[in-house]
Amino acid sequence: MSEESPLVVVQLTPHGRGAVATVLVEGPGALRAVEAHFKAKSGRALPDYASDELAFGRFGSPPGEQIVVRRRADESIELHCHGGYAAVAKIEKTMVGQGCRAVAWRDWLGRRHADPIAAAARAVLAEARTLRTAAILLDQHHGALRRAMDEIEQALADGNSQAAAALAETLLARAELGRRLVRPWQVVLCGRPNVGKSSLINALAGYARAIVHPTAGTTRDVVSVHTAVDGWPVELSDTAGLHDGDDALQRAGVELAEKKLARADLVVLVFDRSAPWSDAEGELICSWPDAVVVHNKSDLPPSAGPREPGLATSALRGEGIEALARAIAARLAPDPPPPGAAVPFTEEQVAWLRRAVC
Ligand SMILES: Nc1nc2c(ncn2[C@@H]2O[C@H](COP(=O)(O)OP(=O)(O)OP(=O)(O)O)[C@@H](O)[C@H]2O)c(=O)[nH]1
Ligand SMILES: [Mg+2]
Repeated sequence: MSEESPLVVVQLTPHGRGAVATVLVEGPGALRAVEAHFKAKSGRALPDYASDELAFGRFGSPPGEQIVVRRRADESIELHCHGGYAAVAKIEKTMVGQGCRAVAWRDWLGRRHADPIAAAARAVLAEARTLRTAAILLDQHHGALRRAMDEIEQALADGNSQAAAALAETLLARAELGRRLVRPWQVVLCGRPNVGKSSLINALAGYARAIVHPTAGTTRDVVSVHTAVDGWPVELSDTAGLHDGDDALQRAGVELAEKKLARADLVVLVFDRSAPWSDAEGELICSWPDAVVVHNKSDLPPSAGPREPGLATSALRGEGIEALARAIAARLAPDPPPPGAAVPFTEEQVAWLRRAVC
């Protein structure tokens, strides 16, 4: 096997167990290399199969792995085998013995795209957690960011640095969102004990992730759940009720909560609308002035007296939950890019745009 062999074997599906794994053999002689180890159940030779016609059979020495072969082109053959390590390893080893060079999928992608932005977008797409973020990355794969960067370069070449800077500024305004396309926002729910934080996180997540109980101080650990809020990837965290108690265990819970809150992108402050508003509640507002404020237990009679403006919810009845999700999304992504818009999604791209602004 030559280091430079243009004939490559690459696993396209993620490593690990799955129903089906896909291995691609690509390069000059791919069809012959696969044919040498494949026996179709139909008895037909692989070259007799039409392009894209599926061939079912066995691969390797008897009894062989059951696989489905798809000939995309003579130089591009897909092998679909049982998911898991053994079948893939056997195919890869056999193909390497046949002169293929084993390459990682990221390297393979990088070589396929002349444009590094398209290659990066394609690689990052595999990590997109929601359809909405995948659609934005697909736009970048299809050239949205490349075209915008070309436009900036053209403006610079024409001596129009103002136009270049304005365009770069527009893109930089989307940089934070671009970073979040694969790294979820951290949204942390906090408040006094027993106000309904765990109930709210369950309502937002759509299932009973956190323990709910009438006893104040039920949640001690930080309990997190990955979900999508209005199509944005979010890690929601439930925390212990904030209070000044002597109990060492509860104190430990509060300390964990405070650490999580310090790293939050957005804090959701939860209050009990049926309980009186006191200085302690006011202090929480002062501590997190940018928080989304929620008054939960709206199904119960409200306590009298003034209170901070906020969203009314009933986690118990599921009321106000959609409005809360919309409020969270609006705070995380206040100005979502229109379809097809250019969005920088790597630090290198952001650094390039910053240089264009100077
Ligand atoms: N009536 C009513 N009760 C609620 C609502 N949300 C939560 N509760 C009740 O309030 C109690 C406390 O709820 P939790 O969700 O455990 O509250 P928490 O803020 O997580 O409490 P700690 O973990 O102890 O800090 C439970 O008995 C819930 O059923 C609501 O919207 N309306
Ligand atoms: Mg709780």
